Amino acid sequence: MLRAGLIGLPSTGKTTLLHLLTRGAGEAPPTPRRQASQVGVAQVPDPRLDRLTALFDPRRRVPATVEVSELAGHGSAAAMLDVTGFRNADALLHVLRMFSDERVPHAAGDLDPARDARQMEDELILADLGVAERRRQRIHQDMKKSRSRGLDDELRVIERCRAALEDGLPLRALALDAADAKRLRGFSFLSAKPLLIVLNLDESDVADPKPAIERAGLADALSGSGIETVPICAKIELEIAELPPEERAAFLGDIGLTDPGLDRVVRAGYRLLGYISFFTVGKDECRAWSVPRGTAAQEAAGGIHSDIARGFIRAEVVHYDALTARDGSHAACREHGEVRLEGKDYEVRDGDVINFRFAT
Ligand SMILES: Nc1nc2c(ncn2[C@@H]2O[C@H](COP(=O)(O)OP(=O)(O)O)[C@@H](O)[C@H]2O)c(=O)[nH]1
Ligand SMILES: [Mg+2]
Repeated sequence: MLRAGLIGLPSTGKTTLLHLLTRGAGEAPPTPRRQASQVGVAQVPDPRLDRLTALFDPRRRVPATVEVSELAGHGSAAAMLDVTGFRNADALLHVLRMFSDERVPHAAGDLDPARDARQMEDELILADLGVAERRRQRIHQDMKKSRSRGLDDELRVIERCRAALEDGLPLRALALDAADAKRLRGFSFLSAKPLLIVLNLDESDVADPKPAIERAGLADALSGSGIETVPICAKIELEIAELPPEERAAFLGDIGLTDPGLDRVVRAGYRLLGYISFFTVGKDECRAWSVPRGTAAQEAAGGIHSDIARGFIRAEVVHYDALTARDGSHAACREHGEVRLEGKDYEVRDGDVINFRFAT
């Protein structure tokens, strides 16, 4: 399951967004008390799963999910490092206040999204500098005991990170090769995490946020590598999401939107992370799974169950488009040569419907 951490100043709309993303998803796992955060689970909307469910009529329909956490209180970057939901987050969602509402006092005094964006970036960078510094000291200590290639490599990456951070650069801006990126993952650097900037706008700006972005002088803050942006109007969209389903589209249309906030935020998040979805279907359940683009079949199988990866024989793959064009009939797809048998290195594609064959 993907994990996302909500960050931002108080009263920017984090809790409102959390509700917007997670309402209707059923019971969230109970929040451990010692973790000063609020957690919800968002279901990834995917019309393809709905169609497959209609075709296969399974006992269960299981969408992909995203765990969303919000820190209690001010939610400083230093506090984030103490909370697993943030340290292990796949992405951070920075809710940036762009709405004006006199009834909601602004935590920093006045409306200045560019300042708030920079301030959050600085906080992440500062927290990471602390992590890098501690890590560097540890490596030096370890090196006194014994030197190894691994330690040398680690020190080199850490020094590079430290230099970037000291220049005020977030680590997501570093173009690291795959091996170094992997070394970095173990450190849970906050500024290395992909960042989705959620622009919480007035309803008059949400359909076309460009003028508001320009007025705020925000364009630079939104253009860095590893950053995606999504415009929302959290308060009104939450009100709309609570209306009967058949009324929602019209109200969304009134503020110039065609898709619900959940869909837009999830799509932006998948774009940011380069995630794709594949499906498993059957009488028992129809289910959507999310994996990074480029994931091999055996690895994808491992996300379902380690036994399936271990005993992997073949992946029986048919694309969603082909399967639905034949009303869900694998037999008809087979007849037309649309079902392929793929090996463990096959790169899973978005929309693949996969039956993993494995030995137990
Ligand atoms: N006008 C307006 N108010 C909002 C919007 N989003 C949130 N709020 C209000 O701002 C206040 C703080 O929201 P909340 O989600 O609790 O912010 P948090 O402190 O970041 O978790 C609440 O009164 C919300 O109703 C918005 O898009 N427009
Ligand atoms: Mg809150």
